[in-house]
Amino acid sequence: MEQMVDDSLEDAFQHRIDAEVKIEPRDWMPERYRASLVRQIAQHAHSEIIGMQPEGNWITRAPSLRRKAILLAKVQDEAGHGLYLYSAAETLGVDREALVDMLQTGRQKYSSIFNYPTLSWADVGSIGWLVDGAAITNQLALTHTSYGPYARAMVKICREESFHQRQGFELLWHLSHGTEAQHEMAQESVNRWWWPSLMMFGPPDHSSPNSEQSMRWGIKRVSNDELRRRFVDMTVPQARALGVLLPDPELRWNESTGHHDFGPINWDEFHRVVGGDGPCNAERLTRRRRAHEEGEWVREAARSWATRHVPARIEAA
Ligand code: BYC
Repeated sequence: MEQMVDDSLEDAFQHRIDAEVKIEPRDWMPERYRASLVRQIAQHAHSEIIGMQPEGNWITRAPSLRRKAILLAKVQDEAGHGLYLYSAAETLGVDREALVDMLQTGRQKYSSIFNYPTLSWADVGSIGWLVDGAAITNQLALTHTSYGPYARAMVKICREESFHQRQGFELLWHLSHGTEAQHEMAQESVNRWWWPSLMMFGPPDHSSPNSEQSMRWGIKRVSNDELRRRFVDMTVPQARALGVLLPDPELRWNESTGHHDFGPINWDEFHRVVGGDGPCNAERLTRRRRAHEEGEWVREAARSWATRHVPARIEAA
């Protein structure tokens, strides 16, 4: 009997998804839909927060006050994105502290891209241009995801990411059109970030375990390979405008498909980095744990303020 009720609820749920009706926090949803969303949104939130580290590394060494102000604002935006996303995850009944603990104990992932080091100032440009460019390509599709709070968070995030991408492009353009040494710095940085950026979209469709179900539930709207293809098609003409080369001898326009062909991605490297063995995995987590411990007094103060003031405000309202 219970099974029949669940089946009919699940049918009604799937009808709503197929009819493009957004699912909201108080709506009935299959437990696996909820768990899959928590997994993806938490991973996304963790990526925003860990993603502050590689760029934050250059705040004290930005070459001018203007560049420093821009970079500070960008890194602060990433913290804001993390907050929207943790809030979206909380609407699914999970506790933010529990999610942070999952990140810090390595039980939840964050994007592979943030396990690579930022070795030169040009890396700030490459992250903006390539990493934020890849993020927007994915996140534009996610503005149509089936879960309302996630879709709405994505709209604001995409607007800000679009500004981030342009600042990265502008930074690299100036380097690329500067002195010979600056041009070389831009090219060397693009050489290092290109392939990891392509890996951000996840494994190829045929070996992506979550894709099929996530597409059926409208969590994912576009497949990993299709997003990667869109990113390559968008980025090739931008590289030409920047005057940098993309480090792939097999990259060329294919008249018959109307898209660019590109060379093979090193999936062994991807799995190694996701599995914890990338160049900066240990450093990123150590730093995150330390920041969390050092921020305890702020959380404590916020909690005690809330205990004293929030109930009174709610009563007064
Ligand atoms: N890195 O079945 P699949 C940003 C995992 S931050 C690590 O295809 P799915 C920014 C995947 O989780 C942008 N792990 O998975 C911030 C799964 O493992 P589990 C971050 C990856 O979920 C600061 C397994 O591989 N954006 O914008 O269907 C500065 C199999 O994959 C990765 C998001 O997080 C990866 N790259 O699709 C600048 C977007 N790829 O969980 C910029 C939201 C795959 O089963 N997330 N895995 O143990 C998504 O759209 C999807 O989760 C993915 C993967 C497309 C990433």
